[in-house]
Formats: sequence, C-alpha cells, structure tokens
Amino acid sequence: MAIRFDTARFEAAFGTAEQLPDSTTPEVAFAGRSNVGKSSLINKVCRRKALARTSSQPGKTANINFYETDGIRLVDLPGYGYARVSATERQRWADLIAGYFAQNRSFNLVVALVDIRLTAQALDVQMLEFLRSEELPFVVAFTKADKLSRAKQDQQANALCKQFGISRAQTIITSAQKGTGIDELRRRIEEACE
Ligand SMILES: Nc1nc2c(ncn2[C@@H]2O[C@H](COP(=O)(O)OP(=O)(O)OP(=O)(O)O)[C@@H](O)[C@H]2O)c(=O)[nH]1
Ligand SMILES: [Mg+2]
Repeated sequence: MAIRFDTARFEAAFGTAEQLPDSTTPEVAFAGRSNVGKSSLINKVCRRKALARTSSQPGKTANINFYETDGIRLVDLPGYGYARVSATERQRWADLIAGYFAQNRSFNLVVALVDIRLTAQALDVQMLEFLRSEELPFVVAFTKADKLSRAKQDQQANALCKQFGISRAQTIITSAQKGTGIDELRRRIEEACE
C-alpha cells in the first residue's frame, strides 16, 4: 500500500498510558534511547522539518506523541535510559513505554533505533530482546550514519547485528540529515501496514 507520508499531522500527546485512545488504525512505533534520533527520523519520513520536536538535548520527547497520516499512526515514544531526569520522571517514561506495549494495539511495526556509532548498549539489547520475546514485528534503524564513512557504516552495522543476534536484512542504515535509507524505511512501513 502506498502511503502519503507528507500529509502527516500531529494527533495528540499522552502523559500516561491510561490516556491512550483505542488502537483503531495500523501503528508504527519509533523506539530507542534518548537522543538516538526518533523524532528526527519521523520528520524525515514525513518530509517535514518540525512535525515532531527535536533537540540536541536528550529527553526532548517526554510523552507519547501520535501523528496520523493516510490512515496510519506514527508513534513517537519517549527515549529510554536518559539518566539526567528525576527517578520519578524516568519511571513515568518507562511506564509509558511499557504501558503502550502492554495494550491490545495494532502493532504493525516497531522501528527500533540504534546509534550506528556505538557498540551495543545494554538498553538496546534489552529492547531487542523484548521485541523478540513479544514477537513484535520490528526493523532496526541504525541512525546518524552521516557521521561515519560508508566503509565504517558497514563495519558497525555488521558488528551490531552480531551483538544483537539479528541479520542485516532486519536493519536499515539511515541518516535523517542526509536522507540515507529513508525510502527503504518508507517501503518497510508500507509493507507492514498492508
Ligand atoms: N548528524 C545527525 N544528527 C542527527 C540525526 N538524527 C538526529 N540527529 C540529531 O540528534 C539529536 C537528537 O535528535 P532527536 O530526533 O530529537 O532524538 P530523539 O530520539 O527524538 O530524542 P528524545 O526525544 O530526547 O528521546 C538532534 O540534535 C538531532 O539533530 C542524523 O541522522 N544525523
Ligand atoms: Mg524525540
């Protein structure tokens, strides 16, 4: 199914999982550590500059934000693992993410974002183990590829796949800055929402 991504509009923000409305359309959730580039990737997929708010400071997205386009819902989740907020706030984010996934929703695809420059972080490993154990359909988007040479991108992607125990076919190398991998990500989303 071809999806018109450029018609995306902000639907609503939710501070607790209880506030989330029923899942009535296919949902594509963007998950990953704080500052990994979730909101930037949503903007790029939708060919927009500031649909989702981004920041160089981690912890920008503190709620679950729903965006709607062409009958599908893009879900911007708060980042996990940001150490510099209060324990209460960190717990609220963790509850939000867990609460979202605990609901009976139409999880068509989870885009799991991982910074391509780093070695596998414990929280990334946990996220992937969770997605696998829940049998959620996912694709890993390696982010910020523009910060590495092509050769290094490939090297890092292979190393991270090994550490996560996944295949390269389950991943896309992306850059929200350069546009790398965005067409492929749009295709995966379309396939998942058929
Ligand atoms: N070079 C480069 N920088 C990026 C890319 N994607 C995001 N960034 C930068 O990374 C920072 C964080 O981006 P966000 O999109 O706000 O990240 P987020 O995952 O939504 O962060 P939280 O909402 O805090 O969890 C910003 O300074 C972005 O400009 C990319 O592909 N390349
Ligand atoms: Mg964000």
